Amino acid sequence: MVEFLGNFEEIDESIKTNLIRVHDELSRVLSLPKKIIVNLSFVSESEIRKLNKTTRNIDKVTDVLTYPYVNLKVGEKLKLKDYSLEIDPYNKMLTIGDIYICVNRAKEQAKEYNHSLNREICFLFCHGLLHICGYDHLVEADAQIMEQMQDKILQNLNIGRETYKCGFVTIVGATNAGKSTLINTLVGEHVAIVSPKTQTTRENIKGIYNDKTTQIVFVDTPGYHKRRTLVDDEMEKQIADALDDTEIVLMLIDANKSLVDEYNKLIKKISPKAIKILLINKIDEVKYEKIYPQLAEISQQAQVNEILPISALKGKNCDVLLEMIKKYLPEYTHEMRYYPVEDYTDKTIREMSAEIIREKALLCLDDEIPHGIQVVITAYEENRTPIEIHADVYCEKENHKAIILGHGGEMIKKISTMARLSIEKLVQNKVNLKLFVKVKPNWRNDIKAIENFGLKLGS
Ligand SMILES: Nc1nc2c(ncn2[C@@H]2O[C@H](COP(=O)(O)OP(=O)(O)OP(=O)(O)O)[C@@H](O)[C@H]2O)c(=O)[nH]1
Ligand SMILES: [Mg+2]
Repeated sequence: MVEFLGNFEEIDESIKTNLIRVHDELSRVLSLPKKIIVNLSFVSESEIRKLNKTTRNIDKVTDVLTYPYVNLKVGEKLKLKDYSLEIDPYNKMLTIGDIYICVNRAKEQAKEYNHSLNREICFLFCHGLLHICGYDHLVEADAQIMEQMQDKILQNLNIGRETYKCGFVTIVGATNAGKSTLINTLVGEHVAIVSPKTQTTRENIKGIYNDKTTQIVFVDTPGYHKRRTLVDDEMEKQIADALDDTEIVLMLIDANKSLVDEYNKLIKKISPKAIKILLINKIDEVKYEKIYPQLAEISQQAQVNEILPISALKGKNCDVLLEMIKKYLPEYTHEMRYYPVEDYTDKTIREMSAEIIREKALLCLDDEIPHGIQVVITAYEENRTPIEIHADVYCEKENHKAIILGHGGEMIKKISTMARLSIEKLVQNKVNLKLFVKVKPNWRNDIKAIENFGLKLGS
């Protein structure tokens, strides 16, 4: 049993309950006899300094001090009969040692390691009890054994060390496979624009998933497609950049396509070392009978860690995917985040507004025009209501400009209204949006123009 001594006003009942659980679990694991007592005292900094000075000749405040009354080696069973003279004749109990815990020190350490005082005190008590039972950490090999035992006991009681997962996950696939839809579903925000047209995403976009113990930085990349312009070349460089620096790769394949062919094209681009999760997307559109034989064929040859059918649009299996990703992410014993917990993207509101305008243009316009469209925000006054936003919408030909403007300016009005409503949702404020359509012939092969348009391609 645990005999609580000294001043423990600051120690609430739940901590005491856990300390008794630690004692009982440790006794079970080490097969200690039932009739033992351990004295536990909570002391101030000056008291523990004094104890250190008088008993160890060290002038220091430490977190825990232990004084064993028994002489045990690791693995040796404690037998009451070996200590018959020390057994209390009244209650027949053997006191095995004293443990002193410095509460203030425990508080500081709890803060430092970002866990509760409850968990820190249980850890110190478990550590002290193991010392009494012969465990030590003076040499590396012993320290490892002691640490393993500590982790085991605390984990059995669910008061183990909190672990944190954090890392980069890059989504790649052919254009239109649904990469941007997937990042939006996983992050729960509209970070990347989506359209039924190909080559919608031009630059890598980060979407950040956060929960209490995890941060996943998803990177949405431009889709693989035939290269025709300088912009296309630069888009492939962006994908390569993202792949260079990632823990996990999500390989996305549209279930409507030939899975084996798509897989073979994709796997060549990815380093053999990366963790790979193959995702068959849009399963809401395809019958399982159609994809099963192909999946069977792929799984025989696939050099991937996991295969999962999903629907990014409907969210099907996206929760399974998140858990799968967490399994493979690097683990930390301290809180680890690359971005502040409230961030969900690396893009500014201004950049997102430009993308929203492009998204609506892609949705409204015919296939031939979209790839040549670029949007540049020229004015963004956010300190007034409504927020004033001006943007130039560039295209490559005069006849495209006429189509974008539409009959009597109807098309640009439609794009502008749709974009305004989306931006208002994003900024949670009224917006006055003015769009100006301009022509810049062949800009996708003009490096200067690409730079002036603010595309961070190739950087
Ligand atoms: N039915 C269905 N449609 C989907 C699904 N995921 C994406 N889509 C649609 O597929 C189209 C392309 O989606 P995007 O997310 O823009 O595709 P992407 O891979 O980012 O395309 P790029 O940026 O051009 O490389 C859009 O019309 C989406 O609505 C899905 O799970 N089911
Ligand atoms: Mg995209």
